[in-house]
Amino acid sequence: MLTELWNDAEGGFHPASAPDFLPGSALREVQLRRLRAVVARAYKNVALFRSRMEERGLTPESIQSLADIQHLPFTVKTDLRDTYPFGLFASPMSDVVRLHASSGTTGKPIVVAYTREDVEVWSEVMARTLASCGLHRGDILQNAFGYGLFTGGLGAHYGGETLGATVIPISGGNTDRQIMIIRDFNVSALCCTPSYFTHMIERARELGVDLRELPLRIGIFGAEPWTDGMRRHIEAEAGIKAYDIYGLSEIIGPGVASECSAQEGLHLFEDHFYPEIIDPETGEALPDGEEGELVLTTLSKKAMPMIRYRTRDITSLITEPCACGRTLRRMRRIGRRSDDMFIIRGVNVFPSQVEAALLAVEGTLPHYRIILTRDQGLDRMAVEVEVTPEVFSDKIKALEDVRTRLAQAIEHILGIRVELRLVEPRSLARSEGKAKRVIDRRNEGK
Ligand code: DLL
Repeated sequence: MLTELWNDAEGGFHPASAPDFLPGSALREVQLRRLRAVVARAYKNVALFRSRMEERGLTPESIQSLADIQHLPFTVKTDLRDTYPFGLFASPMSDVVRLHASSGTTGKPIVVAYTREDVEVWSEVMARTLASCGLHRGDILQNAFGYGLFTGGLGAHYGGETLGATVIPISGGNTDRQIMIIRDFNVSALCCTPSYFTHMIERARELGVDLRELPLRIGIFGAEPWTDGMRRHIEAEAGIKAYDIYGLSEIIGPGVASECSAQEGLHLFEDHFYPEIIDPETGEALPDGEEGELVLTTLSKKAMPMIRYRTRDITSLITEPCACGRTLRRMRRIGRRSDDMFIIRGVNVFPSQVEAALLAVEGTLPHYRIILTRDQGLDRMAVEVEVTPEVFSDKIKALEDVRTRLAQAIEHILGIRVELRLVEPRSLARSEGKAKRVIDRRNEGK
């Protein structure tokens, strides 16, 4: 009944979003209560966590305030690999109703577990995510995140249903069918990775479908870094509002943080996921506003609590209140992962900086890759980027013009010159999920 009153087809307030607006003091009280419970649970059930607590002379009673979280040991990705597959579970298998896994970059996947309650919390935070991107009952959500061990598909699916939207579980891939369904089913909202959506835009155009003329109004994108330039491209080409959502398997999947109508940073659902920003070198906590590594503690997870998990994602917390009225803190968009960085001639480079440079140059397409090689001990970087058919067909003059402007844009952002290869439209591989932007050949032939 309440749901019907509040979550009408005009986009009224959804009751699931109520915690987004908790007064600060009430929020902190919830956080402390949940923090103490989750620490006690992990201490009792997870051997690795208990032994690290004991090494430091800590017990669950050591947590008397939120600030005491700083005494707790960190958890890192290798802890999940070292205890593969089930070593960090805090629930018996009989209470685990779902497993997901993330392939990671090397070796064994990491496995994550959910109890029925965990799935409910996940559905709730994903409903809050979709609501903050402007979805409501009556919306038709095409869910093009991959279904399977990846958390994107099922996470968005449960969230959409909890919100009361109509979910189309199409998963990733089969782009022509995606476009037919957007058009034929009057789809109003779509979620996938931003790189896959750039491919849909391109294919729609080839098929003679103008996305701007369709009812599609909202895009919900995440699972990989993307820039404001990419957002502007997507919004202009598809005639939609494009929102950034963030999450990671180890913490829950998507549903950790989401943009709102203001599109100025992502609100962290901090009643379930407690954020800290640390100096990645020293592990020391950084004051609000400073850039560092995001560390998250799951406050309500049952099957696999994560205490002070080091995400390796680089961001900073925004302390000013948001125009949307949510009291949850926001973080800046994640353009950098500490393990994505490479060093070229002494300069630290992140792939997102290259994206920012090339999207600022007219005549390029948002399809690119970065190739790293090593030559006589020196790392080299080449950028391959597709140019528009007009530029490509004009050959010498237009190409040289784009090359000059692109070289300047990259030098301006990175401070170094790199090798540029302007390639034909459609010549680079398209992704249906997370794009692989960096091809690292530095250790080939060793
Ligand atoms: O990518 C969960 C997800 C699904 C998030 C759908 C959003 C939408 P993993 O496969 O475990 O989980 O990858 C998590 O992806 O640590 C970030 O480095 C990166 N990432 C996720 N969202 C964003 C984003 C899912 N909006 C890792 N911006 C994270 C930048 C993101 N990076």
